[in-house]
Amino acid sequence: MKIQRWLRSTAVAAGLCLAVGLGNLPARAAEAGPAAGKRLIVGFSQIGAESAWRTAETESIRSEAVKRGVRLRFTDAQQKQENQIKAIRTFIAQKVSAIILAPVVETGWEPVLKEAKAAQIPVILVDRGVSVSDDSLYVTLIASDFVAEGRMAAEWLAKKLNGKGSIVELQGTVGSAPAIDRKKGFEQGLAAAPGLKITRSESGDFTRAGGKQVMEAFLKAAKGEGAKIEAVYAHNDDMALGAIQAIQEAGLKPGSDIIVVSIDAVKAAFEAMVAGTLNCTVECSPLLGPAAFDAVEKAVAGTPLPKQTIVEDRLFDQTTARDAIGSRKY
Ligand code: GZL
Repeated sequence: MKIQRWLRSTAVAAGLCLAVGLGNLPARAAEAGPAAGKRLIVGFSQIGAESAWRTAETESIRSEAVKRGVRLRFTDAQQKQENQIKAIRTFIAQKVSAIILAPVVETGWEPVLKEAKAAQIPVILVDRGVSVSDDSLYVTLIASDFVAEGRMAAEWLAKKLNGKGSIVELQGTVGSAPAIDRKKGFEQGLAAAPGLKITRSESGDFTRAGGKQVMEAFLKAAKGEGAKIEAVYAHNDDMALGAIQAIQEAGLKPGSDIIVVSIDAVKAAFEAMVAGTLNCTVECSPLLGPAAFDAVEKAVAGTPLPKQTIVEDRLFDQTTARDAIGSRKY
């Protein structure tokens, strides 16, 4: 009888130690897959989930990591740079193979990028650039040409308005590369049409709610001054869709009383163009996963990469939206 009791108590004690032991293993070793030594571990610092475009970009990166058997450590910064910097420091401490960064704003990255370089961890920038004195702090930037996007939007609008009219502008996140460059490109495009004027310009932070709120204020101010708004230029579709709602709530017809032009070409923008409330959107592809992981694999292998890879963009309007909507991938 005593033997059985001893055996039982020993077995229980052994079981407990085993459980405690496993519980104490560092997260990485506990998660490590069968061929842990061989699998790439990549840290991805994503800005947030502020727009449909951003969600599509996250999906593209996540699904490509799965496809390539890469272990992805994903962080959402809720649009705060300090959270991205913290995430990068964590990735460095975890000794990841590479870091993918979508930088929320252009400045303030030198210190943490220097730490990544010192740790010999390659940093691949996707979708937005950074302003640094030493561009060896990142391996490559994979993004659209935002100045070209702004210029395309302006040239289309100049034709639509026959070169004359007042425009209000919904800017993206203050200090972000797309907001800075889409404004620059749009102003370059307007230079050819002196009859077109940007009468008001505020940031809606790339969100639908932000676009609606700013457009409501613009409409109220214009009404108070007895001024007309002929068009709204939004730095992304989500803000344009918010502005469309504000225009409708003000009893006006978006797409005809007020022309609406934006950038991104997400699915909801095509639906709005087919419905006649949005007039034009310039594509800015978020499907950056394949190019990002090609760059990661090359960087890890030490293969030289171009400093920038420009993603080609096209313009869509109500004459092309219906035919294109069925084949859109985001
Ligand atoms: C562009 C990207 C922008 C999109 C917005 O590369 O950074 O951020 O245009 C998104 O929709 O929020």
